[in-house]
Amino acid sequence: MPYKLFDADKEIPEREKHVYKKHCSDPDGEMPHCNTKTVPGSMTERGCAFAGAKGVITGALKDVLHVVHSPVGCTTYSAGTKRYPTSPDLPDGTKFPIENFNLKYVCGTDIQESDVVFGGMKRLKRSIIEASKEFPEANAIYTYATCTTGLIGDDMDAVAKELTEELGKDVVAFNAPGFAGPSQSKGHHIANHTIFDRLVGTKEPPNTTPYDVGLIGEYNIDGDLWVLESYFKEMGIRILSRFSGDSTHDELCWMHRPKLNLVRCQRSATYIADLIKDKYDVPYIKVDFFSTEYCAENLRTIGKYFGLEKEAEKVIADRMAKVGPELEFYKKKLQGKKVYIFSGGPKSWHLAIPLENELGMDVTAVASQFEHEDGYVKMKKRVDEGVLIVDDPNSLEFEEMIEEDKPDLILAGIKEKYLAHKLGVPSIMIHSYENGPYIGFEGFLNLAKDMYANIYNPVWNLVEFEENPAGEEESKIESGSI
Ligand code: CFM
Repeated sequence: MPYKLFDADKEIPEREKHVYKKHCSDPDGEMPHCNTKTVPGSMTERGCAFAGAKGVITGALKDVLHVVHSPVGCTTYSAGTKRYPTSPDLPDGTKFPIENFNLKYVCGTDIQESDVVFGGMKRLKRSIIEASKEFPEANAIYTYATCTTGLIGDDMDAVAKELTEELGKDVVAFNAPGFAGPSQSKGHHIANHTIFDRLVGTKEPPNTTPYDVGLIGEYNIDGDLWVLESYFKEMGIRILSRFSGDSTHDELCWMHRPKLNLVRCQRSATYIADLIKDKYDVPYIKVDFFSTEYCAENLRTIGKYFGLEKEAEKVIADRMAKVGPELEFYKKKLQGKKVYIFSGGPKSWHLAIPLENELGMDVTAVASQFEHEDGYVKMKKRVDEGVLIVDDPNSLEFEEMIEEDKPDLILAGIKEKYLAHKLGVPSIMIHSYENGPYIGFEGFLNLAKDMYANIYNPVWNLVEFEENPAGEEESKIESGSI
């Protein structure tokens, strides 16, 4: 049922529709309003469509040069990426010569008022040529519309087409200006379609095997993709295409060749899996590798698909032997701790059941910056009765929730972290992680360790709350256990 919790919402009554409390009597389709533009006056934590395209999807590639067609600010603020580590290895066995290229460089056109008045295409062309000379090692150049250049209507596709011929390498235009949709989610969508339209099917891999998969929607945050890759390798499965963590331009071009696609982030990347299925008949399955139970279940499904059941069991047994006993310790420590999960969307439903069932925690609120209805259906299914589900939350609401409900821990992003700290509540980053990776068996143990270290950090004894003026609450890290 819609739930009115926030004083702040007296000022913005439309926000009520975005806050929902799960109740057993609710009809199935009832959920928070979502994927609509942010209510005016609400200080959203969302990103923009350009951030969704470059920051999430393409920024993870290791051998691509990015040229942002913007005033200098959009370029500056898209410099680097999230914690998207890359290895230098390229599919042909050579190494990319610049280490952490995706984290280090971004180019921009630095458009000026005269470009806005007379058009920015000449400057775009000049900038791409100059950037290409500066970084000849890049295997492709991706260029991005932003709000200003989207508004003046520069025909970026025409420039990209012309320069692809002139430079002899793919130049791809991503037309996802910030205003293209209500959140970064629209940028994911546009980037999926652009990559499919421009790249998929344009190159062939050096070879194929009957055990090739495409791993779609896995961006290698803090090494997540490498964890999954190690399981697949041990099972005898090869990742032929990665979309797009630690990936290369060429891998996107042969995304039509895996025998099976695995869709990890189902918000940002199901689009391309659907397009590939429809055009090239490559089936896909949606996978969930967060926590030991989901990871085991999904490795079994994949093993079964390829007739590698025994190999899957071996990986599961091996990893469980490694993490199981230690997890028991954290389970005892985390039992009953009240936790919020505030993510872009998917991580809020991925983690709800594992935190409850595998660690005995109590998830009392989940939130999403940009989920769509299908994501909220999963979220609603996976949380308990009475749990708050908040769409596109703002910091005033967040503050009120913390004050009212007093969670022990908040899994959120950098925007919420220090606000939580100021309110005396530990918070760890579930977007880019603290001491990740967080996926798979080892990852779930890392997450449990980080949650424990944060909840039991003695620093919280120094916070003086009204109910605890002397800061007497018992919280102590057991030495040697983290
Ligand atoms: Fe997919 Fe992601 Fe996420 Fe996402 Fe994101 Fe992210 Fe996220 Mo931050 S692609 S939707 S746009 S799983 S960056 S790696 S953590 S909000 S829940």
